[in-house]
Amino acid sequence: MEPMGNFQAALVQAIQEYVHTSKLNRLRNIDQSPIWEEPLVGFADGDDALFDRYKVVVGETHLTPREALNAARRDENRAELLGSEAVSVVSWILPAARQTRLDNRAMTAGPSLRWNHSRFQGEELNDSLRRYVVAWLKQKHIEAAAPVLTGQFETLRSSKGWGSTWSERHAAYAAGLGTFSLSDGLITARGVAHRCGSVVAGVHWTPSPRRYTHHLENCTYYRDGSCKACMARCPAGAIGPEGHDKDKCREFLFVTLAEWVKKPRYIDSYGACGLCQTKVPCEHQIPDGRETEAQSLEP
Ligand code: B12
Ligand code: SF4
Ligand code: SF4
Repeated sequence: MEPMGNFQAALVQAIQEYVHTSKLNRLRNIDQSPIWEEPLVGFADGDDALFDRYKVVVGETHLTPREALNAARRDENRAELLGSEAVSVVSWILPAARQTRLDNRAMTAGPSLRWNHSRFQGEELNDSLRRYVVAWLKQKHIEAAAPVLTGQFETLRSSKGWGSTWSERHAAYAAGLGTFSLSDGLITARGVAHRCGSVVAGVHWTPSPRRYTHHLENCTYYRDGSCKACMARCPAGAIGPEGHDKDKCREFLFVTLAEWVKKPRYIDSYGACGLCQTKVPCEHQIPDGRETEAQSLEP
């Protein structure tokens, strides 16, 4: 594995700096504290065979990185498609701030105020980071696009249930940032309480190492059958020994919690709950003290 080049290191620094300094990364209607802590960043080869496999595990409409760049070309009315040029992916994890996790730990029936604001205002930051990274790369004459901001992005229901044409977690998995779990959340070195994003670029980058051998490795339940803390946490009964029932979860978020988010000061959208991502052993770390690249900041 080649070491990460200076250019990649500069991009990592630019992403971290952006999250650190952007006014959008503040709970502007609560106490101005940061929404997300320092991001984790990883890279994947856009022609990694995993992206072909995603056409099976996510759905046939899931885009490869090359298709995502072509989708962006179509958005710009460019007729010619990419040839055999190198394509890479940069993916990031935005770990939820400590106070947001602590507040949500105390909840049992729906999200805390901070979790609710972090979901919606935090995604504004995530979108703006996607645009920033694309602009940063284009300024250096590298073709780039954020797949979820292209015209071909869609949230849809396939034979695999609810999904989309670009799964940010699958991009992060390919970029060595973490594995899936019983709750479906991606367990990273900074845990599962996060949001993630990515950009594809017409360039060759050194891929980050994947320090796992299968897609469920970081979850204790899939290692030794124990834990199941997320099962007990889910107020909708949407997590069982077979995994996460997306229909039950979705119904709870969009229907049951519709009243919850009408409370004073809440952002009245859908009821993103995230209880399965807080007060669980994988909340802010890989459980069981396993070796991690970036150690958690707290015990
Ligand atoms: C559709 C959607 C939903 C749906 C369905 C969720 C789902 N599991 O797909 C509903 C409405 C239920 C939902 C709920 C929530 N969501 Co949502 N949602 C999405 C969205 C838009 C698309 C997800 C997608 O395409 N999934 C594709 C399906 C097929 O993948 P999957 O089920 O996750 O993956 C399984 C298979 O691939 C399987 N698998 C089988 N074989 C193999 C082989 C290999 C090699 C691999 C890698 C995998 C694999 O393993 C996986 C786990 O079982 C993404 C944003 C995005 N563009 O990615 C956000 C996203 C997944 N949501 C997110 C969040 C935070 C939530 C909520 C916590 C709400 C909240 N904000 O509080 C809940 C919790 C859901 C949960 N427990 O996972 C985050 C998750 C980050 C994280 N921490 O993991 C995302 C990534 C948004 C973001 N930009 O950060 N969501
Ligand atoms: S709470 Fe336990 S069983 Fe659930 S995802 Fe986390 S490690 Fe796995
Ligand atoms: S987001 Fe809420 S309803 Fe959905 S699986 Fe997690 S705890 Fe259950």
